[in-house]
Amino acid sequence: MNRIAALSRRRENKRRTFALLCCAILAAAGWRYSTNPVPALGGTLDISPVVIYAPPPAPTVSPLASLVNDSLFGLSGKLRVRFLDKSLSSTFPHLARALDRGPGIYTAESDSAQKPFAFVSLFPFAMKRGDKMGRYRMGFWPAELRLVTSQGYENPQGFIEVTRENQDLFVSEHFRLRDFLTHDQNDVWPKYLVLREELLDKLELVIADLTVRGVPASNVIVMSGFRTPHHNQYGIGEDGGARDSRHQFGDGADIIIDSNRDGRMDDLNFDGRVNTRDAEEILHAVDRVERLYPDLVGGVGTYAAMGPSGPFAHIDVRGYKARWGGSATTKRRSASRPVRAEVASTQGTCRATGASAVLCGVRRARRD
Ligand SMILES: [Ca+2]
Ligand SMILES: [Ca+2]
Ligand SMILES: [Zn+2]
Repeated sequence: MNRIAALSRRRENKRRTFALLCCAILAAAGWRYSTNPVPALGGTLDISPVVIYAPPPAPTVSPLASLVNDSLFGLSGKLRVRFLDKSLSSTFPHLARALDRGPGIYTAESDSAQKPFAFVSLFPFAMKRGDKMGRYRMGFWPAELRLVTSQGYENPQGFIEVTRENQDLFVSEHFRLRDFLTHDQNDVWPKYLVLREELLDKLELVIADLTVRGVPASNVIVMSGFRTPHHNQYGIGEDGGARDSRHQFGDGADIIIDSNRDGRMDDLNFDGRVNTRDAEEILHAVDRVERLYPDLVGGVGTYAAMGPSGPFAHIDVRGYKARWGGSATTKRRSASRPVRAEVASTQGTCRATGASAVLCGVRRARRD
């Protein structure tokens, strides 16, 4: 008798548990379907109430966004950065001090309508210890080694710290931070970079000038942008440079235009060949840009091919006009009155050794 009673009690318990379970499932399903429409087809039934009732994430607007206006986009309208050699709070005193955490990159992305923009607070030059910034070997700038009187050859104000993570930052419409890095010390991060906004502005204006003339110029490859004095001294081939090279000051770049993306300079003058005449198309574009924007005056050099990328052009914003170059006609024109700084760069005690010693020779030295 007891066994029968116990058996029916157990059955009763099981039934009750089953009923409770059914109620719970029905309640959950009912609640779920009353708060959220059923997806028509496919999809997963996510019944996490946390997700359903989460308020939409508030749009994150950087407090820096309010500082970005048209004047910051440069003469080309295409700059995406401003480099600041003082702290952000001293440049923009009304900015919250909390935001100014010292040297670094402060992005000012506001919304989809406005273009992304960044303020880059530079690491002061004084932070360099010996020939290094951190683990990155930079060498010594001319003014660290000897008295430099020429304008524009003083030590740079400071450095941009480039990490693996921030190297893709757009500095202007067509260029990223990494385009201007010295090609050396592959495994050393962060690296440090000197770069001037005026160079970016000039490169963008050259692209715009060629584009309106029907020359596809959107894909500019910077063969060599910034060169540390260390690399400038010992680099050879396309990457080596003159002792006082503008590349050390972040305002010079060797470029090819490769809009058909075959890794080689394009036929910019459409004559069916790729030679220094194509580099001269870049020179002509720079001439036109400098006439319109005298503040961006500087040097242009045209070079015959030294490697697989073909002929190339050097552009800088040294502050006065300088021209040198490949073809006989250009050479005759520029040889008449050499610019003082170029002469200085090929005389005196040459420091280059080994294969790069040829760079010190007056005849074969690069003057960029
Ligand atoms: Ca090409
Ligand atoms: Ca051509
Ligand atoms: Zn150059």
